[in-house]
Amino acid sequence: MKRALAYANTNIALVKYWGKSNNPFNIPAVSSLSMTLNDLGTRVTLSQIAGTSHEIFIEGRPAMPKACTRVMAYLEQVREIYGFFGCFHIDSHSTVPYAAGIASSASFFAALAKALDHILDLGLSLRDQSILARMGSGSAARSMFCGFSALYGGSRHAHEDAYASGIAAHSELDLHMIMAVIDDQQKPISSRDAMDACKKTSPFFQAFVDSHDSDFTEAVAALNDGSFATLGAIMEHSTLKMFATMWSAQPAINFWQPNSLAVIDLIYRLRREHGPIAYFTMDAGPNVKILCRGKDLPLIVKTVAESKLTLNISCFVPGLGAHLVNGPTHE
Ligand code: 2P0
Repeated sequence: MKRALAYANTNIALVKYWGKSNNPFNIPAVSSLSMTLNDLGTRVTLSQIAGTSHEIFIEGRPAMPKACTRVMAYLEQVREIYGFFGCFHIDSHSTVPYAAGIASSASFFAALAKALDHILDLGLSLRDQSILARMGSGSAARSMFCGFSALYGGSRHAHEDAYASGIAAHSELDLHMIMAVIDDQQKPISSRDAMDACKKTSPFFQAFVDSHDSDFTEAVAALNDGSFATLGAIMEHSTLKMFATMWSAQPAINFWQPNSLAVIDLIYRLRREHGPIAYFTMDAGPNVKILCRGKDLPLIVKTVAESKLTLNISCFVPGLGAHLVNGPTHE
């Protein structure tokens, strides 16, 4: 029986993916741009087993029913497309706080796709591996790449066109991401359910989609040519438009906590006092991620730490893409 071990880091979107254009294949409604983080991710061990159903373990325990159903459905979709036989035992260990809006599904499905490509001898290109990962979770496609990556989406994108690719960053940008954790408990609604609700009920959802292409194109250009302030401003704009769709959903969806806004206020204050040195983004949770350059990192970390608004603070640089880990490949 074969075994594969793979590791993937999580990623944080600089231009947000929110909503789907095609559900069976999980094609995003918009393109997105992200930074893969170093040393915050998920290690997946995938083993072929003789049983009649898949076994899914997260942190050494059987997965909860909702996660189990989602992973089983993914494996069956992969089976339909790639035609494999048999079942798998999946063992997943993560350093990402589970379901706290820090994209744990991104690193899980990226590592799983990497392991599946290996164990099934698919020999997929990195681009096709990103499609395999996207079927599990949109943001996972971006974690296949190191540094910065884009996932292409939109209503004109078919299954084979909705892939991720690496994006070059200007050599002098020296980008860092500070994660200001406000709360690491499980979120009240999953990203998937939240984005579906926004698409169905928010009058602002279509405006988010319609205004998205220019954000994406301009952010990629800013990353390429080293325009930090432009990239940061677009990131904040994309983030706030995404939350506008949540607050205007029926019923409304709110992930923010008072300290989320207080950290954002700190960032505005830092910009008033020191110029364009820090920009925020948030995901489906209350935690605030701060984009900055290496030279400004100490001041920003000190300011956030002294505010006592956070449970903890960690700092990241662009990290590796999903990769196989050495270990026994047969048992
Ligand atoms: C992103 N998020 O671009 C956006 C911003 C959260 C907010 O991608 O349904 O777990 O698995 O494709 O990737 C989180 O959603 O959603 C996400 P699925 P996913 O990072």
